[in-house]
Amino acid sequence: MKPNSRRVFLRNTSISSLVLLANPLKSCSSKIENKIVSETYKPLILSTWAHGIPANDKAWDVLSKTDNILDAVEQGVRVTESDPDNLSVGLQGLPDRDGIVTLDASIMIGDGSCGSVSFVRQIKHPISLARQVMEKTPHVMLSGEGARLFAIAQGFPLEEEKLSPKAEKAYREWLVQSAYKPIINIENHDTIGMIGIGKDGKLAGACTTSGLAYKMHGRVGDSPIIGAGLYVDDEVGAATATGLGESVIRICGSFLVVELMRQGRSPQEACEEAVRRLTVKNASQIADMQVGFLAINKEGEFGAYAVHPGFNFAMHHSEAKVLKDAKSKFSDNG
Ligand code: SD4
Repeated sequence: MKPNSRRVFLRNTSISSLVLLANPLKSCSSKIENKIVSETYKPLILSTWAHGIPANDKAWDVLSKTDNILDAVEQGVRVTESDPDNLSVGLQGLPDRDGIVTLDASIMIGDGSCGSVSFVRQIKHPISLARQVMEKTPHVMLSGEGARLFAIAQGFPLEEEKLSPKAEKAYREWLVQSAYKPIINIENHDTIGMIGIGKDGKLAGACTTSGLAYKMHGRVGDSPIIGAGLYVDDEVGAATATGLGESVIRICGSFLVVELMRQGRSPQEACEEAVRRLTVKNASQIADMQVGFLAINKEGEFGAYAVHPGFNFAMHHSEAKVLKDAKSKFSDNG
């Protein structure tokens, strides 16, 4: 990667008035009619949660070798799908209330191509299956048994249906009360959503999860729904979501973030407005649930925002790889 991708953008009234500066501080003070929008990076990879760090490492490595942002995000989130410690992604995730692990995943690139799988069993890398749906079928989404049969036809191995030791233990504990609380609060989530931009300005995203723990059998969340858990448009930017999927679906969350950016909001402003809208549409549940959004625009500017504190995201660019805490609408003490 070229090390000089860091820039500060100045926004006047339109994109055409953007100015890239080699010495941002000096130039900012001399351009008082402009305001600093943000640091921007190309390439840039963002992922939800701390497990995004190793996932981003892999994505960065792939991007460095191939310049292919689609390969990068697919390979990146496969790291999380294979992580035995993650209880919300991949076959080692927590099961539904019948003790069965079902997976949701989606993948998208900025020209509108996308694919997803939902309610799929026995597939170790649902993100790669989603990519096959995108590339090998005329469809966008395959579900359940149809997705599994398609996987077999594509040569995906079927894994044994057996809970991981950690998931088995947690499920047995849950069975004692069998309390059906479809809640994703601050402790109960780990889905990976990854969005990235290459140095060529091409965008891609991937999102993969075992979904809500102890959900009803057949429940599908936001992650495989294009526009809810993930949306990418090379003309504008990309967004992904984590948290209580039902609340994200209600506002077409990731699509909303991208559309707000299309109307001129920065990624940060777009994430904040989407959270505001989500809190209005899900007011009765809001105290007990968490959602976080991540966004990148086509300039390589980024944003993140959550309902409650506790949402963090991993960021990787040519100068640093860091875990950052997102700001939130409600503070620690409510
Ligand atoms: C879902 N959004 O299935 C996913 C879960 C999630 O962090 O993001 N957990 O609703």
